[in-house]
Amino acid sequence: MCGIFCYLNYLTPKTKKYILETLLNGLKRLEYRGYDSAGLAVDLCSGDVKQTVIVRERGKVAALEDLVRLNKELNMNEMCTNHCGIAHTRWATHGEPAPRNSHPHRSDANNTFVVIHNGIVTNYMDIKKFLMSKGYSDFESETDTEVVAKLALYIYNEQPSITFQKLVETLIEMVDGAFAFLFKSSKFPDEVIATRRGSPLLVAIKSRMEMMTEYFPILYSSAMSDSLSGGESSVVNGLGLNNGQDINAQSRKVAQSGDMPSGVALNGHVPPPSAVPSTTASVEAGEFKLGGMEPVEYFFASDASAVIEHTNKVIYLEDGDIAHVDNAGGLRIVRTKKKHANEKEFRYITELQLSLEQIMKGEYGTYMEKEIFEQPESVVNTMRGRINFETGQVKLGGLVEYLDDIKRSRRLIMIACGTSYHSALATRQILEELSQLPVMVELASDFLDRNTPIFRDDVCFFISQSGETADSLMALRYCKKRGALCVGVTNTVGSSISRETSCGIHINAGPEIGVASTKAYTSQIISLIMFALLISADRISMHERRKEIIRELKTLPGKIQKVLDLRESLQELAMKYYKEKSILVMGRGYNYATCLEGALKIKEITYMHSEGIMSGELKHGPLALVEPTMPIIMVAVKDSVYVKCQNALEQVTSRGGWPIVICDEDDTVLESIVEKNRKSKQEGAPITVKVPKTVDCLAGILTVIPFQLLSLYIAVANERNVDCPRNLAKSVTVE
Ligand code: G6Q
Ligand code: GLU
Repeated sequence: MCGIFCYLNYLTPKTKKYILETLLNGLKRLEYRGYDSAGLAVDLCSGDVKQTVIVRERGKVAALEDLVRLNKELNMNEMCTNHCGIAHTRWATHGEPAPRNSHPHRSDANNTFVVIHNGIVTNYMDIKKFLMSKGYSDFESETDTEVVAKLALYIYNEQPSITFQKLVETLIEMVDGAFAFLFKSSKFPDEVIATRRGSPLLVAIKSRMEMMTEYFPILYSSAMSDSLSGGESSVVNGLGLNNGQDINAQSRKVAQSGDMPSGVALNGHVPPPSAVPSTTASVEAGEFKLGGMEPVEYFFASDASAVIEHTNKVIYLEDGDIAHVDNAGGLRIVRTKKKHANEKEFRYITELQLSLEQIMKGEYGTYMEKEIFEQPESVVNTMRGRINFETGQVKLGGLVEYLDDIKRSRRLIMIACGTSYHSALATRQILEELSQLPVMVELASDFLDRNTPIFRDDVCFFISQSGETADSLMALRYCKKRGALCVGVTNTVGSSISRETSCGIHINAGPEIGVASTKAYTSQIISLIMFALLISADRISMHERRKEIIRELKTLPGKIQKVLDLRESLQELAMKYYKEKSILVMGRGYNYATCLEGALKIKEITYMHSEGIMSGELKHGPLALVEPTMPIIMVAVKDSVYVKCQNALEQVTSRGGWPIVICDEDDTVLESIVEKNRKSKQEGAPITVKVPKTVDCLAGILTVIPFQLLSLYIAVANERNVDCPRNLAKSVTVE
């Protein structure tokens, strides 16, 4: 959903061409998040007063690139020693995709304040009415974001002496909803302010100086009272909005006394001496900032894939953080108030392990294809360091402190959306069997609609590849508020779900760029199975069962590779089916989730209708759909429901169905049933896709791969945009 990118160079001369290419390339790295338009803002460096130029276009970043190239105001050879450029890909929520609604948005014709935004301002109409009553009526768009740009100008005009930081502090106190904002202003040249509430945002640092710290102290600024003298208080009151909460007395004391010596006690947390940044940090009276008066480059982005080629030093901002780069190239992170007394008063400077090639497609045509074929490796990464295949010991570091609480819980509730929901469905049976606890599996949106009762002795799992899905995040906050223990299962370090849960499992699948989730799905299944193995480690009765599963986990990478080696036959199958209108997918038991996931893959990247059907339900309606021309895929492996699957196959073929059968490689029974019930016009041998045999709870990892490949090849045959399917986004950060 939308992408934010900023490049600020300080005492680092760069041509305008370099700056624009950096901004556009940053947006390209974020394209996979899904968007409908793009824009950027840069300054003209030659004049005495820097003028900001905004370029915006509907459609792809390539269209924006063309527009930039044609823009006569921009001199590509112009050298800028200090400069701040911002860029944005939009996923429209207010106002149709169009240049006028694209970001950056401006406060007035002089581009005094310019802002880019990810999220939704829910009280923008109130603010808009207030601003119009004050004479700010030259709105150019239908967006909520433009209101924010004008609000910034209004606050400034009410008190021209206000600092940029205080202005933004005042502004966000008045804005309701979810946001990641980036502001630049001609009133504060070469500065940038970034802040977030509910949408991801990070800052990355590129500097010649060696970063001697892994902690970045947070500064708790003085409350609104310092800045809301006179005009601002009327602004806040005028909108009938909550005034800024008074800040924590302690941080006011610290701020006033300025006693922030090295080894500073941050609310009881004393980072080790090495943690307090070395010469690269200056601690002025009550202020703490990194750098200043030295060459440095900063990058702000929605996620790490946009910055990794520049630097691997990243700070993930948290809700309420205000990151400010001043006109001396110094970075400070400020919070207006504390969310809770013992919140940590620093941010980690994370050293990213991502490499550029990890986010590039490599020799594959699409990210999705790369990620499907990465699965033998990604499943190994998911298990790495967590399963001792000799001793059978399973270790999940992120759950250690909470394991006893989980064992004493009354039920497990798995909450997710889309493919992540299917991964929970795929593991419900083994979780029940090994944990001996009731397991509920919930779609986050429906769970919230029902106001589902949640209790303190519930354990709620939030499974999310991105860790930013709005429905799942809202469900997390709902459960947290009711005292349940919340566990995150995500693939994204620093994501909101990973930070807001009490503990969790990182699925370690590596970056998943393709919108259609593939390797994350199989890694989520493995992560949840590892949890099931962990929680049952002391159950003697489960000893043999656990051993069998662990033994099969060890052979899994090789078995996945064997299924991937079927790619040619699946390409042929895709050419047979790519013009069809619909495909029914049937299975049950552990493979019911496979059918739902397989159908979703087909829908989301081929745009062909597909439906996952519990084959036990055939007689209750879906059997009416069966006829010789209806494409059907049935999944059946030799597990506890195998005989029932044979019955389903009899029902389908006796009514003229001619299904493709996904089954164990040593299975001959199922194709004999298809052959036995062949009808006159059905030519050729029964079509089977045979996968290696494995333990029942892991079969879904092998049987889903033919669906991943089939949907990929059908989509390619239909010339679909495999990595960015229409109407979809990689991370659905709005409800
Ligand atoms: C599936 C899609 C989509 C996704 C959900 C949940 O291929 O990517 O269904 O699984 O939107 O996303 P998260 O796992 O990031 O919460
Ligand atoms: N709500 C803003 C708009 O519609 C931002 C949407 C986004 O996250 O891109 O422009």
